[in-house]
Amino acid sequence: MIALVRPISERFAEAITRSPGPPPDLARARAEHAAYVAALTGLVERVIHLPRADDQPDACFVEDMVVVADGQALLGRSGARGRRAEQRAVLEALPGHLVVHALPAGALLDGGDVMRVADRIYVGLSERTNAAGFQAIEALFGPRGLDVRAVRVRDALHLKCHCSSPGRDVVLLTEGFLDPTVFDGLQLALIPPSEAWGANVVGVGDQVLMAEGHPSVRAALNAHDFDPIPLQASEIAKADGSLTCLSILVD
Ligand code: CIR
Repeated sequence: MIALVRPISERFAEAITRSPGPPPDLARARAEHAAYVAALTGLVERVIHLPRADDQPDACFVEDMVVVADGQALLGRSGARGRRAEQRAVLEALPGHLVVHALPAGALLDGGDVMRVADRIYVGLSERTNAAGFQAIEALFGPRGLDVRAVRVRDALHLKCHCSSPGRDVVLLTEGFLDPTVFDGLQLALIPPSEAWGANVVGVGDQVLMAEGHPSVRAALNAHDFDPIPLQASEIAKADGSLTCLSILVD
């Protein structure tokens, strides 16, 4: 497994946010990011560090720029126009074995709306991802044997804001966030809304990075025989970021 990460911009306090309250503190956000990268470095074979982009406040959220699965890389096109310039450095850093695809005109797609679980890919229809974005995922991965399903996202930026898969066929889902029947046949762990932000985790094998302070998430991970690695992510969250957003994982 290879991970791509990008440092926190000098202008991180200007990152797009729907969260009320004070902007993130740059030094603390950088400390959180450094701990995240250190933890990930211990789990993957190689970490590719993209150059810092001080003119791009959201550049650390590399996940949104591309969807990678089964040797394919589909470049996204964010519904947030101001973030599109972040993609060039991501494209240049992608490992050479990936086959790179572009979206058709009119399609919008943020990686934060795409969740792979077992042989399925869920695509959130959100402010950032439209039906044409979903159709592009379906056209690319459907013929490769993956079951691609669309889910409507309300009251959140992205699909993975309040749900994610730590690995295998397990899904952490915040209660009330989505219709749970779309996850038929998978192992669903319901997380209370008070811990919604914690339902976004990053799994590598049985090790799972999680945001600290979410006891139900930790208990669900333990119950499914994963090893939680808690990390502080409260400043990242002030920019509407969670753990998956901070890396691109490539098999
Ligand atoms: C944004 O609004 O685009 C960023 N401030 C947060 C992006 C978070 N990305 C993600 O959940 N994949």
